[in-house]
Formats: sequence, C-alpha cells, structure tokens
Amino acid sequence: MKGIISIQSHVVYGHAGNSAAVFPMQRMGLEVWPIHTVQFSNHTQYVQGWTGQVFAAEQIHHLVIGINAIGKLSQCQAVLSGYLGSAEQCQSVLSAVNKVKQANPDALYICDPVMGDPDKGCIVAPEVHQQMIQLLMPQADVIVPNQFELSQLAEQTISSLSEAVHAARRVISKGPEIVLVKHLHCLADHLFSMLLVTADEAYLIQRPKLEFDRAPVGVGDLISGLFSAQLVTGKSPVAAFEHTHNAVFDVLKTTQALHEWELQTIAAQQQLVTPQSQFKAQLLPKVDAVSARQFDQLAETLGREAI
Ligand code: PXL
Repeated sequence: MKGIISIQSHVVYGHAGNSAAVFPMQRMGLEVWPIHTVQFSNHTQYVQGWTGQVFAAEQIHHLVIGINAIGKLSQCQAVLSGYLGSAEQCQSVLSAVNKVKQANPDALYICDPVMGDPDKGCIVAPEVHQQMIQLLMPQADVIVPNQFELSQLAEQTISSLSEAVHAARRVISKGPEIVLVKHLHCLADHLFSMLLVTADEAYLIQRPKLEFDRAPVGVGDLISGLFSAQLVTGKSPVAAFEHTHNAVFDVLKTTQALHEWELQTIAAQQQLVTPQSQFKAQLLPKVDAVSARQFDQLAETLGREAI
C-alpha cells in the first residue's frame, strides 16, 4: 500500500491544515500519514481565539524515523508540507523529505508555502517566510503558492498574468518543476483564478467568485491536498489541476448553500471524487510568442468567458 505524508496543522473543530486535507485525500483513495505541526482547538481566524500547542520541531523527524524503522518509508510516494509553526519545523520538514527520498528516490516533495494573511488573522512567524524561500522552495518538486507567496518566492511584484507566469518561471529556475498558483487575485475581483505553470506550458482556469459573509479558511490547504492526491494517483499535472479546481469549487458551493463558514468537505465528499463543475484549463500562448499586453488582454477575454 502506497501513501503520502502530510505535514500540516491539525484543528480539533473545523477544517484547516490536515483537518482540511487528510479526509479529501483519503476519499480519493490514498493512504495518508498525517504529521501535525500544531494541535489547536480551531483555526486562528475565530475572534474568540484558540487553545492548543505548537509541537516541537524534532517531532516531525522522529515520526519519520519511526516509520522508517517499521520498514514502510519506501512506500511513501510524496511528502506534502503546509502550515508550519516555526523556522525549526521547516528544517525538520527538510530532513524528513531527505529521509523519504533516500528510501524512495521517486517520492515527490510538494510544498504549500503558507505565509499567512495577517489581515485575516492567519499568523505565520516571519522567520518561517525566510525558511520557505531559502530552504524549502529549492528542494520542492511542486510548489503551491498564492499570489502573495509567489511574489515573495520570486522576489518580484505581480500585477498581471504575464508577470505571474514570469514569476512562476523564476521559481522553476530555482528548483521546482511545477508551480500551481492556488489563487491569482490580480486578474479580476469578481473571478477566482488559478494558474498552472511548468517549464514549457502555462494553463489558466477562471470561475465566478462566490460571495460569503466571511471567506472560508483552509481553501488553499484543500487545493494543495487534492492536487497532491491527484498527482500521486498518476494523473497528469493538467488533469490534476482541472480536477482540483472543480472539486474545490463544488465544496465551496456546498459550503455556501449550507450557510457554513467551515469548509463542508464531508457533505461534498462525492464531488471530491466526481466533481460536478466542468471548468477546463486554458492553454496560454508562449509568453515570448506574443507581447505582454496581448497576453494580458487574453486573460480579460478568458475572464469574460468564465462568467
Ligand atoms: O489555512 C491556513 C491555516 C492552517 N492552519 C491553521 C490556520 C490557518 C489559517 O488561519 O489557522 C491552524
């Protein structure tokens, strides 16, 4: 039996980090081996606060050593890392990835470089940002940033589609082979845009943005979890991208219909496997083949078609 190690936060109530990603990955048929970086009562965006603790960084490495000792590490096909609580945890993730790759050289490292959003109450320590950029990103095979995280990783501003593709290619030049931009907010306020970039191709998917009183938390964790599960089960990056996009949109529609704030991954479990939404990824022209202006106008045309 093959599996994926998922190193993220755990919340007792609700869905963020591993609590947003583990069940969807299992529902897609994967054996998931969760390692929790923190254990909190709930995610950190409740105004009432939360209780719980950040786990010691060595835990991550020790747990991987334990799996190695029972002879199972060679069955690990991928390591996914998400919300990390300290710079030391970043180092521990890297030693876990190295250990897994020793046991299975084909294993993927998929890094969701969660850097937080202080405006929304998602706090990530500043030294974690540095470690994401310097330590983890160069070792990742796949990286799943949002627009803010991509601009930090590429050390450039992003205000258009052409700049986003350029930034993703800069990241690719530093190590990763696939960049999935889980949310590109600069294109249009009324649309939710996602971008997939490899060394030679770039694909865009846009769909209408759903209105919520409070935006659900953990959407990025659900995106990186589903994308990882799809890759591990042998889907091509483009097929994994479309499936992930459509399944996440269905979970959000269910969450909205039930007037919930927490992601409704259980209620929408069938759509995780067979999404009802059928948005297709649009192959973008080569950036060199058209001017940046033409390239960005294309994003506007595709955006109108998405509504
Ligand atoms: O989705 C990011 C995330 C993960 N884990 C915890 C969080 C958040 C965002 O607020 O609080 C514990």
